[in-house]
This record gives sequence, C-alpha cells and structure tokens, in this order.
Amino acid sequence: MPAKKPHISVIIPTLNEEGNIRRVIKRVDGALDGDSYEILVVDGYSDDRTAQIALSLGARVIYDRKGKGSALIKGFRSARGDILVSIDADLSNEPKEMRLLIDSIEIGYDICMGSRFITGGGTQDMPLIRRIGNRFFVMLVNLFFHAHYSDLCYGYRSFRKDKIGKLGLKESRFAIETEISIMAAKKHLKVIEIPSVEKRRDSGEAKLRTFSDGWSILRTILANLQR
Ligand SMILES: Nc1nc2c(ncn2[C@@H]2O[C@H](COP(=O)(O)OP(=O)(O)OP(=O)(O)O)[C@@H](O)[C@H]2O)c(=O)[nH]1
Ligand SMILES: [Mg+2]
Repeated sequence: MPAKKPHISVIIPTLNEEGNIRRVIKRVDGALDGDSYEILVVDGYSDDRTAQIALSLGARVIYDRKGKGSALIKGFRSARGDILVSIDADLSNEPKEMRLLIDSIEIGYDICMGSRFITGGGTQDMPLIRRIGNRFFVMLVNLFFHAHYSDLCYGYRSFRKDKIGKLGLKESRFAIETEISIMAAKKHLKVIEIPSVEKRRDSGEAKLRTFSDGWSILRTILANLQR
C-alpha cells in the first residue's frame, strides 16, 4: 500500500548546519507530534555532516547548488504536503510557533508570514544596519505594491501549496522572501501575519551578506516594478 500523503511539508534550507540540524528536526518532530507531516531538507551541498544527520533522523533530503532562494523553490516543487512551512536550520525560529502558521492556512489564508515587528514578535538577531534596511525595504514594498506588511526579510512562513507554485518565483538567494511578498501582493493572495520571535543563530556562521544581499533585495523590488 502506498504511504499516506503527508498533510504538511516542513522545508528546511541548509548550508553547513551540522551543529543545529539535529535539534531543529527533533523540535519540529516535537511540535508536530500527531500530525501527518514530512521534513524536507534542501541542502546546498554542505561540506559537513548536515545531510547525513538529517537522513539519519528520517528527513527527506534533496540538493540544490545555488542559494537559499533556489533551495526553497526546489523544496516547494518537491514537497508532498498541501501546507508548506519554511523554517531556517539555525535554531532562530521556534518550532512551537508552527501551529499558528499551519492553522492560518487551514482556516483559508494562502500565505502566513511570521513577523518580528508586530505585537508579540521580536528579534534577538538583527544588527541596527539590517533593522534599518529591512524597515526601508518594507516601506518600499508597501508603497509600490499596495501592501501592508510589517516585515519582509524573514523566512518563517507557511503556504498553500497550489498557490505558491503559481507565483513564478526566480530569486536564487536571500531576496526570495521579498519576491514572495511582492508576488503575493501582485496576485492578491490572502496573506496574514503572525508574531514571531527570532532568536540568535545557535552554532555555525551566517550566510547572509548584509550589503550584497541588501543590494539584491533592492534590485528585486525595482525589477518587479517593471513586470
Ligand atoms: N540550501 C541552502 N541553504 C542556505 C544557503 N544559504 C543559507 N542557507 C540556509 O538558509 C537559512 C538562513 O540562512 P542564515 O545564514 O541563517 O541567514 P540569516 O538568518 O539571515 O543569518 P543569521 O543572522 O546568521 O542567522 C539557514 O537555514 C541556512 O542554512 C544556501 O546557499 N543553500
Ligand atoms: Mg539565520
């Protein structure tokens, strides 16, 4: 008999996260105990044991060479669930908050976005320069695309699978969240924000480069004005 199709796919992009991935998977397992779900790790050919550890804990592992964005896009395509959740592998997102992300899709929203900047949300991991950049980009996106977002560059989100597949996403690096927010506004998807508290990355190194990735986020915003 074929295995039952999972209802939820938790997509985790990873690059050299061997110090974190075990605890992330265990906490996701704890948060979704009793649910029908799969954990899909999209690994950027890590040099360390990230993929082996994920496999040993029962996750499905696929590979992507380019960046966080292309890893997520590949994950969205490969996911078997109806509800997709994206979560970082560095222990900065709290798996217990996933319940709110999942419930939001179940009650009819197309995308639910964690926000660090509404009541109940917060961040322990945002230097001033990134805070200013994020706020500036939120303002531009809201102005240009008639949206009401409070946060932008944050990857803890959930999606209705058949909707995320139709957004024509292309961003291969850290501008992916910005592209999703813009396309969701352009296509008039039903979006909700929930408060989320971002913790400091536990072990390992940051992959985001504030200036080059900030520049690519700005380019993404401007490029979408013309499309
Ligand atoms: N597959 C894949 N995953 C990536 C790549 N770059 C980053 N990631 C993953 O994407 C998630 C977010 O990356 P981070 O480096 O934590 O970015 P950040 O949260 O802005 O930076 P920190 O402040 O260090 O937390 C993590 O789970 C990374 O392992 C990549 O090139 N490929
Ligand atoms: Mg992080």
